[in-house]
Amino acid sequence: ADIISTPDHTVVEKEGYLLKAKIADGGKKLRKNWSTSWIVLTSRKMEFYKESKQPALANLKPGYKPECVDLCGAHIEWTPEKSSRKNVFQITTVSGNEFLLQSDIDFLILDWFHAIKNAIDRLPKE
Ligand code: I3P
Repeated sequence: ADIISTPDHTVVEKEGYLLKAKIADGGKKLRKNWSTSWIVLTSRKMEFYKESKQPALANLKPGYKPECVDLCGAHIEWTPEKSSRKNVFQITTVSGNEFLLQSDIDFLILDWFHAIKNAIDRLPKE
């Protein structure tokens, strides 16, 4: 299989487009604003890009940093009460960042949920 690496040379476990809304930053609530995001999951973090071609560009431009989620100690849970959309789950980081992720495609969002949950469960809690 192809081994694809991120700008810091860790191995990509899963990548693809989902709808994303960041709803808190450091515990401070943010106005919900859904947008499509290219998500790259590695063993200990997720990176959010605008488009699928951006990880390669980030490799070339060391100054370019995607939004990054540290999965160490993070929580993941289904949160149907937080949206009118179907298939929404939330990731909460130790630093108090909260992200909602969503797809209308059931198998796709289930795959993502389990991939992220497995990554979190394999990591030390802090
Ligand atoms: C929000 C926008 C979001 C919606 C949110 C609205 O309005 O319509 O899509 O979330 O609902 O407040 P605005 O663009 O004016 O900020 P969902 O699509 O997830 O339902 P909420 O306030 O109930 O979270």
